[in-house]
Amino acid sequence: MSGIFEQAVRDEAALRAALAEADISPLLMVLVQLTGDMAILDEVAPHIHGAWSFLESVPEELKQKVRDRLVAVLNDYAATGRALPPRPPADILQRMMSAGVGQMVPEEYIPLLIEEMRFGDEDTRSVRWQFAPATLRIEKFHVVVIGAGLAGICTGVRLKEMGIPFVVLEKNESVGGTWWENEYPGCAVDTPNHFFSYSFNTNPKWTRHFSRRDEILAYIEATAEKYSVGNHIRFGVEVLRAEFDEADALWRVTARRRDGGFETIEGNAVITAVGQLNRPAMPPIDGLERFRGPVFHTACWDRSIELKGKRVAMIGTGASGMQTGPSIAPGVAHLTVFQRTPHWAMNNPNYHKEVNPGTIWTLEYIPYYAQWMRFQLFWASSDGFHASLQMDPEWPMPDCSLNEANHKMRELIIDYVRKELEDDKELLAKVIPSYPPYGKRMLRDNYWYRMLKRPNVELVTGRISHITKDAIMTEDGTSHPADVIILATGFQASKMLWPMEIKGRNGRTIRDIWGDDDPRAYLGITVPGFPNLFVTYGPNTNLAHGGSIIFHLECQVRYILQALREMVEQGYVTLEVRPDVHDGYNKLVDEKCRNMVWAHPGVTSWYKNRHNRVTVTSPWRLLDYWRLTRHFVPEEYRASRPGHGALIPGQEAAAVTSIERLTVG
Ligand code: NA7
Repeated sequence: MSGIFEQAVRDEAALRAALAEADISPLLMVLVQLTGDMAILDEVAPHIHGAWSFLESVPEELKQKVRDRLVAVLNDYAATGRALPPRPPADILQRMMSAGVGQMVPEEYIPLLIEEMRFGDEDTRSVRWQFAPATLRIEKFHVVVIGAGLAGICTGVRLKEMGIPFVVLEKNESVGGTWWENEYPGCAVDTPNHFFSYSFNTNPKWTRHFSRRDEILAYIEATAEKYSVGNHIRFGVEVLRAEFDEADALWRVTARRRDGGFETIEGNAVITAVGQLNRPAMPPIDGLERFRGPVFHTACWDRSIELKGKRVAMIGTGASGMQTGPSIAPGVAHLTVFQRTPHWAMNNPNYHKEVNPGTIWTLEYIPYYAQWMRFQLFWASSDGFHASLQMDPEWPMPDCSLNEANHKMRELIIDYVRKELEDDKELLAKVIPSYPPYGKRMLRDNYWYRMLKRPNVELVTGRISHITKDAIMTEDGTSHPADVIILATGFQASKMLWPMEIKGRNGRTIRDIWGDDDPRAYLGITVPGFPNLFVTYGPNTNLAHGGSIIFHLECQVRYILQALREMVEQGYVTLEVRPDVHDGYNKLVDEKCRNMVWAHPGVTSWYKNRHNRVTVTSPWRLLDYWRLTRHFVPEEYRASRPGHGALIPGQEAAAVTSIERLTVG
């Protein structure tokens, strides 16, 4: 470690310049961690008012004091070569965290945060064998992973760590999944990037706080390469079917290769990693096929079409439209935006910012800075809004908000939008949703409102009636001429695992169980009747109150790897969630969702199916889901060994433990 300090202090001018650009809250935490000095923590803490870096008012002389002390401490570490102090105990960490984000961080979060931050070399999310691998015949166990996006790569990294043989089947020509497919202008992440990254492979070099698609794709590629997952992936292989052979306790996966040929691959277990935002939703608008110009979906961007100087019509104003519109508006002759329902969009001052060079340097060379920055962003963008998304039955304005905090947010956003629209009342009335904030996915303002003020942009809120060969017609009879139509109309999220046919026990398919759009799974991962099948980013696991989907994926992958460990170590050939455990869990999920903003009667969104059931979104706090998935509980499953019927490990009576896990931590 002294090498890092030497590197940090080699050029003191560079060090000071970097620290001057870095964020004061994580710098303060580094200083406290290296010195144990709580007095400086107490001195600075009152000037930090929130977790985002822009929410501090620390006086410059106090900042300078922190930096000077840090330079001295780093020099001392470099000179003496002494070891880093051990991770502070939980109570000190809690004090530090609370000071660092300007609010009390409850004790219950500390174990999760320690894991998420990863202070030392230990990776507590990697699953280790409990018995000696040599005795386990791991090499006879084979896993088929479907999809090489964020989930598939994470799964591959963890399978590789355990030495479990696997293949990843990917329909595209490269890794990345939805990040590979979506290359529309302005495509970017709207979760802060230093948190939207694998905990086992953080990236100090992000150039933006919210990176663009190419940088994220490069990161996914680099992860696959670094962990040698790439040579397990077969590209251009699209899975059409997976069928469970009960006699052999094997999944047979049928796939179509890019050469048009078909093949069947066998696996003891199948892990789906196909995401929810995978199959574009094409709007059933009358006449769309008659339009003479190019028509394409944001997820299938046609690079060959030059938009410059064209009259472009964009249908849809969700996350993809919000990023596409302002990115193309300056170059097109005219942009007509068709908004069916307005979305809420928040402002974040970091959204358009590049990470300054000092911060990148500090992330790389100053010990613990990356961990504290990750903590800060976790706190800023995770469970903070969860409570405000619950409906208060006493709230007097239930149509437009849910409770006091939710209403306050509504007013703050309206205030912001009003300013952005320069008090244009007509536009304001069009873009402010009637439903409560967070009802649909909360967007980040990508200069959307400024775009609407452009002379070459028109926002149409009338319903589309049909499309002619050269125009979009609205119900009021207006013709909106267009040369190109862009469909920013989202994905078929509730139709999970579609169009694959997944056949479990007794020849029943997943569609027989789920119907078209009514998926349910235990923890979003396992389904009764489908032994040895594990779903990542499955039913009710999308995050809509905050958080990073990568955090959820890591929770799921750890859980799945523990389940596979159980199979290998116990010699099970099947492992299948108990129906009562699955049903009990889903009853609870439904109850929780019913009281949350997504179920609000004034909201339609891709979070719900056509029967208004919330199928996509998780009602849990990140902390809850982390606890639920932290330990695989064998008693919640039925298992079998070769030659035996189904057996239940442990005591069935004591099995419904998942809900208890929410409170025991
Ligand atoms: P979204 O958020 O589902 O948005 C789709 C948009 O398209 C939304 O504004 C829809 O209006 C609109 N839409 C869909 N069908 C139609 C028809 N038939 N007519 C008019 N307008 C229509 O998809 P995105 O791709 O933007 O984002 C999906 C997620 O991807 C996003 O949340 C990120 O996590 C990444 P509506 O609101 O339904 O009235």
